[in-house]
Amino acid sequence: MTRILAIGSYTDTDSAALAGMGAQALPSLDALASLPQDLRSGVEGLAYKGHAALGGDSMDLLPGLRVIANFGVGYDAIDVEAATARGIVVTNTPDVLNDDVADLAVGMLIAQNRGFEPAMAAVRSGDWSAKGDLPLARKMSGRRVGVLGLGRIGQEIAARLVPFKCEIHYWSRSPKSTPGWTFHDDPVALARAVDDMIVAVVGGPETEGLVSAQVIEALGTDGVLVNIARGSVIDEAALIEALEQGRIRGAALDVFRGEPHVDPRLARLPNLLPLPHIGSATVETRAAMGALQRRNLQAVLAGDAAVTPVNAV
Ligand code: 8YV
Repeated sequence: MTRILAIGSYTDTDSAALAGMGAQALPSLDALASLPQDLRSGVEGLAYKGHAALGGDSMDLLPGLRVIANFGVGYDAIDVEAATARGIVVTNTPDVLNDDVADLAVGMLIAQNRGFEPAMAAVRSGDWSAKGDLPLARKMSGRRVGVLGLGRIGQEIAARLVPFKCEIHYWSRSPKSTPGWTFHDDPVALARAVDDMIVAVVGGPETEGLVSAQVIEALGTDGVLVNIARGSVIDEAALIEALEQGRIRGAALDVFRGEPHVDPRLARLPNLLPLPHIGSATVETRAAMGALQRRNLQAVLAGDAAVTPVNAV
C-alpha cells in the first residue's frame, strides 16, 4: 500500500531515498485526481516539491493525509489554513538554504552594479576588440542597501553586506536587535533611504505587491532592485514600466510572477538580470533540503513531532 506520494521533480538521490521509504512518484499535482481512489485513500504523507497551489480540494483527494512535507522554506503555495482544518501537519525546510540564497542575493547585487552581463556579452561577441571598453559601471562597496524582510535569509544577506562596507537599512514587521542596522517602518521610507533594495520577505497574501510603484519610484534612478523571495512581492507591471523608462537603474530577479513563464517584456529588458529561481539550487543545499523533507515525513508518520512544522495541529 502506498503511504507516501512524492509530487514534483526530484534529483536521482532524492527519488531513490523517497522510493526507499515506499513513496510513489507523481510528476505533478495535476495528476493527483487521476490516481485510483483506493491508492489515494491509503496515502498518509505527501512529499511536495513545486510552486503550484496546493489547496483543500487536493487535500480532500487524500482523505487519510497526515503530513505535507514541503521541499522549500517558502510554503505560500500550500493552503496551511485548509491543512490545519483537516488535521494535516505542514512542514518546510528552513535554515539549510540560508547561505545559498544570501550568497546569490549579494552576487546579484554585485553583478548588476558592476554590469557583469553586458561585460560578458562584450567578450563573447567580440565587441570588446571591435568596439573597445564598455561604459563604466557602479561601485558596489559602500552602497546603502535596504533589506526588505529581516528574517533568517534577510539577516544572512545583511551580514554579508557588512564586509562590503555597505550601510544596512531594513524593513520588517517589527524592529530587530541588530548591530547598528537602521529600521524603517514602511517600505517606501526604506526605499527612500537607500541606493539598492533586496527583497527577502516571505511570499503570500500579506506581502502581495509590497514592492509597489511607490516603492520603486522611491528607490530612484540610481537604484537596483534584487528579488530572491517570491515574484508576488513585486508589482511586476510597475517594475517593467520603471525599467523601460529608466526610472530605476536595474533589477536582478531570481523569482517571477507565474514562473517559469516570464513576461516577455521583462525578459528582454537590458537592465534586468534574470535568473531561473536558482536560490537554493546547489548540490549541497538541495541534498540538505531533501533530507529535512524526509525527516519531517518520517517523524510525523511515526507519530512523533515534526522537525520543522509550520502549523500547530
Ligand atoms: C524551492 C524556494 O524550494 O525554498 C524555497 O522557498 O523557493 C526554493 O528553494 C525550490 O525551487 C524547489 O521547488
